[in-house]
Order: sequence, then structure tokens, then C-alpha cells
Amino acid sequence: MPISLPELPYALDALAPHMSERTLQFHHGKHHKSYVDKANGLIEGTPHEGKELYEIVVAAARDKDTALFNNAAQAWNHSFFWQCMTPNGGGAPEGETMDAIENAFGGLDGFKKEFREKATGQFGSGWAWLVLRDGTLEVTSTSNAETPIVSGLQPVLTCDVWEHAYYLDYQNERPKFVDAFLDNLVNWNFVAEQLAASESTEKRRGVG
Ligand code: MN3
Repeated sequence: MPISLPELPYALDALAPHMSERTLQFHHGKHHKSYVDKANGLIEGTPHEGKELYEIVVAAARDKDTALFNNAAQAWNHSFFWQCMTPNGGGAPEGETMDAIENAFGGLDGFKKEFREKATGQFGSGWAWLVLRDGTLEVTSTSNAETPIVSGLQPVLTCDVWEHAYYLDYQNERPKFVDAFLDNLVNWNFVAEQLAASESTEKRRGVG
């Protein structure tokens, strides 16, 4: 089965004005679709055909198959990214998610400050991430298609900081886009689900 372009979990105009319909049309319908199509072209007739996208990304990184890695990782990163946003998002997380943010960053403002620094400080194209490293939350960034899933880290939130993510809405002002993402778009319920999934994985392994 080929890698698929997932549908957006909201309408194209649902994130406006923070992320416009036009940005989502191009970003999902052109950029993301292109990564999916190219990755499918590269795996056709190879042992990767039919594997889960996650496995293909990990295998391509291991094999240093740059073309496949770039397209498959970008397909995975974007599928994850869409779920990190929601209409009327932002605000503050609740319950255990807020506890985890407070433990790691001293509070929501501390988290936002660190995430903003990583997102705006990433030179050129890339991604800002909130990840779990051995059960502890930390903020990091990656370049181009690079993804934490090949480094043993578990992503719980990401923001695409390639120019195509924000240029139509914010031109070159990446900090304004990152603030809009943090204040108005973050889907904290999705983050909570990622943290809960990680806990149950650890319990199954007998380490939680
Ligand atoms: Mn993108």
C-alpha cells in the first residue's frame, strides 16, 4: 500500500487568521503531497513498499538513503504537524500535561520562551519540537527534513518553520508565526494524548 496524504483534521479555513486557507491549500495540497508522491515513487518495487511510513523513515536514515529519507521524513513530519494544531488552540494545557510542562520548564511561559528561541533560532528550513527524552520533556529543533524519531526521541509537538509554512501569512517574520502557533494554534489535547501513549508504552515495557 502506498504512503498516503492524510486529510487535514479541520477545514482549510478553520485555522484562519493565524494560518490562512491559502497557506493550508499550498502547504498540505502541494508541499506535503509532493513529499508523499516522491516517497511513493522511490519505494515502488523496493522492499519498502507496503511498510509503515515510520519504518521507512527509520530505515532510510539507517541506510543513508538521502532522497528517500528527505521525502519520507517530510511526509511523516507534516502528518504529525497537522495534528499539532486545532481551531481555537493555544491557551494552556491542563492536568498532567501542565504538570509535565511545569516540571520541565518551570511553567508555560518558560516552555514558550524556549520553544520560541529554538523555532526562531533554527537557521534556514527546519522544525521546532517538544520531545520526550527518556521520559523527560525537552525542546529541540531539526534542520530541513530531519526528525527526532530517528534519534530515539518521542515527538509530542512540532512547528514547521520552513518559509512555506508562514510566508503567505507573515512574509519573513517567523517570530510572529511562532507566536501565533503557540498562542492560538497548539492542540494541547494532542500533546496530552502523546504523553499518555508514551506512559502506556513504558508500562507495557515494565519501566513506568
Ligand atoms: Mn512544511
